[in-house]
Parts: sequence; structure tokens; C-alpha cells
Amino acid sequence: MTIYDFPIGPYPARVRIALAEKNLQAQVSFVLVDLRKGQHKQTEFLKLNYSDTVPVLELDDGTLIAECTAITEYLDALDGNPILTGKTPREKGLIHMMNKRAEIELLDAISMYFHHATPGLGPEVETYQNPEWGFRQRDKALKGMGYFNDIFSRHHFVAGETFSMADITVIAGMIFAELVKLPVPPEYQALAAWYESMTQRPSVRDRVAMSRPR
Ligand code: GTS
Repeated sequence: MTIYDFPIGPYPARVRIALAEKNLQAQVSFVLVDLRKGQHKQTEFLKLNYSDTVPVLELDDGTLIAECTAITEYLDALDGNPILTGKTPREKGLIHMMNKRAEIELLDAISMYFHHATPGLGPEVETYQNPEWGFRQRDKALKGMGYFNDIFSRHHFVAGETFSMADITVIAGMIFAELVKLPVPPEYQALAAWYESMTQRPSVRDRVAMSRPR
């Protein structure tokens, strides 16, 4: 399998964490797509993913799977033991709901803030920016942090009793927040403590070490 990604990117982090959780790293080779050079917007890359985003998983038969959720589903199902995406219908339903919520309320909102209200990937790549929209998305992400803080003041995982894809998506949101220097508001101690505990997990620790200043 081949994964096209940008190693320090928060979305690629989702798949890298999933790979580590499933102990699949040795089965994958990575191809760098340099977002800062706009390589994801070039014709060659658009043949891999119409949506001009990384990561993209390419199977050995040439099948292309984009979107972190879809890639995680695929990787998780390979060994018939889907520990990240749910085994029962109830688990699957809850994990997918919370995974999507983590995207909408946190990760995607921070991404919009990054692209619209900060220099983002640089002037060559960010050809349209709407700062007002970006700042609204920043505020949405801060509100989302409050939502997850409330969850973590009562539960150890986002969905159910075990670590799942939904936790990985919140972690990616926190990685992105660090990248854009959007601190967790001090009153959200449960979220900060949860994230700290997640960074002790080997799959997360290795990925976070890539982007944290030493
Ligand atoms: N919905 C997609 C998914 O879940 O895979 C979003 C993927 C995404 O936004 N990836 C970022 C990207 O390609 C990578 S990174 O920001 O985490 O590094 N962004 C490029 C762009 O121009 O938006």
C-alpha cells in the first residue's frame, strides 16, 4: 500500500495514528505531497484525488481511497477486528456520529481558520482567503473545544468505552490547534488533560513528536 501525504499535516496524522494502532506501518510506503508547493493542486495529483487533499491511500491493485474516515475504515477492517470503527451496529453508529462531529466542530473549523485567517500554505497556494469566515471558524472551533471538554469531564473516550476513530479525529484537531497556535482556553482543563493523556499513547506520541518544537 502507498499513502500520499504531507507528514506534518493534521489530517494525515489521523491515518498515521490509525496505522500505528493497527500495527500496519511496515505494510505502507509514503509519498510526500508538498502542500506548501501546491503539489496537491497539480493535474497529476488530481488524478489521485479529485478533492485536492491528502491523505490518499493507493492499494496494490491501483484502487484509490481518499478521505481519512474511509481510509481508516479500510485499514481497520483488514484483519477482521475493527477496534477503531466499531464492531456492533451501536458502536459503529456512535463512533461515526462523534467522528463527524469532531470534524465539523473542531478539525475542519481549525483548518478553515488556518486557510482563511492566517497565511495558511502561503500566497502561492492560498489564492482565495476570506478572513471573516476564517475567524468565525476559529470561534466555532473554540466552542467545539468546550463541547469536547464537557465530554472529557465525564468520559475517557469520545465514543463508548474504548479508543476509536473519533478520538483520533479530536487528537488531529488538537494537533492542528497547536500548529496554528490556538491554545485551549484555560477553563477547558478536562480537554487539556485528556489530550495530554492521549499523547502518552505510543501511536499518538510518535506522531505528536513530529510537530512539537523540541
Ligand atoms: N475531508 C478530507 C479528509 O478527511 O481526508 C480533508 C483532508 C484535508 O483537508 N487534508 C489537508 C489538505 O490536503 C492536509 S493537512 O492540512 O492536514 O496537512 N489540505 C490542503 C488544502 O489546500 O486544503
